[in-house]
Amino acid sequence: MILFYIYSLLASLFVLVTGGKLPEPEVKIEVLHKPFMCYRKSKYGDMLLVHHEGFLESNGTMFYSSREHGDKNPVWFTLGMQEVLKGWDKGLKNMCTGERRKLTIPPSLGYGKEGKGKIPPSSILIFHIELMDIRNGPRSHESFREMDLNDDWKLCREEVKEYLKKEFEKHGYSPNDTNHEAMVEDIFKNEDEDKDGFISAREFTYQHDEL
Ligand SMILES: *[C@@H]1O[C@H](CO)[C@@H](O)[C@H](O)[C@H]1NC(C)=O
Ligand SMILES: *[C@@H]1O[C@H](CO)[C@@H](O)[C@H](O)[C@H]1NC(C)=O
Ligand SMILES: [Ca+2]
Repeated sequence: MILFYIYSLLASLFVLVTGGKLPEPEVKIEVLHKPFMCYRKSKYGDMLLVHHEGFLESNGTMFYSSREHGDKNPVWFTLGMQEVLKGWDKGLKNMCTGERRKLTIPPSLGYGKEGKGKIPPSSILIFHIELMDIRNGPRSHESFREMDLNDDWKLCREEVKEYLKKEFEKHGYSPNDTNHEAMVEDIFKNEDEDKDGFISAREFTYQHDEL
């Protein structure tokens, strides 16, 4: 009887300690450089601009460098939206602009049992990542607040048009009204689900078919 009691106690302790399932694989995060000033930290939904080098943990071979390969520019991606390796989504939160991190990523959060291209099966990956810039993600609360000029928590056609104009000008395009009208109509067709002529905060932040 007492033995049974001890056994069940041990069993429940074991469940308690392990949470009843195998532990989630984790990304090891090492901060290589932290800037003195940090105005904003990365969070899910933000757009991040990064330079990165990827290495095989097994023998240290570098398999990719954004500074040396492709167009040699840093790359944009949205954090937490599975646009990148799971290990990046997990390992690049709460990061400051100018910060550099070393991530050690287990295969299950990298290229898995299969591997890919130059990455052999079941590879542990090491990334050196420098965060160059953070912007509001396209679906973020901040973007909505920025677009909602009169603070009534919904977007009318004029507000969306103003926003498009500003965005295009920021990227060096000349204002082209006909084009914006067409884009606004397109946006409302997709985003204004209940067709009341406004895009509500819920309609805006709700992810439609992208994922
Ligand atoms: C490192 O490992 C990869 C994959 O197994 C292999 O292709 C590469 O030649 C190795 N590099 C060195 C320097 O051993
Ligand atoms: C504006 O965009 C439309 C559609 O792309 C194009 O046909 C037109 O020439 C553009 N107008 C100006 C002034 O650039
Ligand atoms: Ca509004």
